[in-house]
Amino acid sequence: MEGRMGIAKVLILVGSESDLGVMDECPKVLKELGVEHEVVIASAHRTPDDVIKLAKGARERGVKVIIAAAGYAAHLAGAVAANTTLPVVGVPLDASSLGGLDSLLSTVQMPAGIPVAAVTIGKAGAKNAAVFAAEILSTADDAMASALSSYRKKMAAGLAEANTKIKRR
Ligand code: RP5
Repeated sequence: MEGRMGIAKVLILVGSESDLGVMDECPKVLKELGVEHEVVIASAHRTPDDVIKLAKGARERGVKVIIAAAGYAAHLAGAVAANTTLPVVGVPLDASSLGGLDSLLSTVQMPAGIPVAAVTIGKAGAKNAAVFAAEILSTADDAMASALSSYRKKMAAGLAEANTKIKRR
């Protein structure tokens, strides 16, 4: 997983090193869309001071969207949202014996006033968080809107190609 410190528009926080494998999809998609990003491991329970510092300093550093991914009782996204007014996208991860339902509920059920935009559990959520962050950026960036259009066209082309292969069988 790669990150480019200092110039990131999207800050990706993961709760543990063990989340990096699944979350790898997120920076991959951001890279494809040309979005500057950085990845930091920060835990809401093991390194809570770091989480607060990262969340509080993000806007000043030029970050526009924060993605926070965690498993189990996933309070990372909520803890981040409590410390910034930037949009926070939460990715619930399947890390425990509950298959991600625990983190899904922890991420999506934020009390009123401090929102977290929750996406799909796991890899699909990692991708969707990246696309959603790019969509937020595209509201003030026409080049990003074009990149998103191309991304969708590429997906559609992938399906057309799969159909051509089926016909050849
Ligand atoms: C969560 O607990 C992390 O986000 C991870 O998904 C899970 C397990 O973490 P480790 O015990 O592997 O560090 O906080």
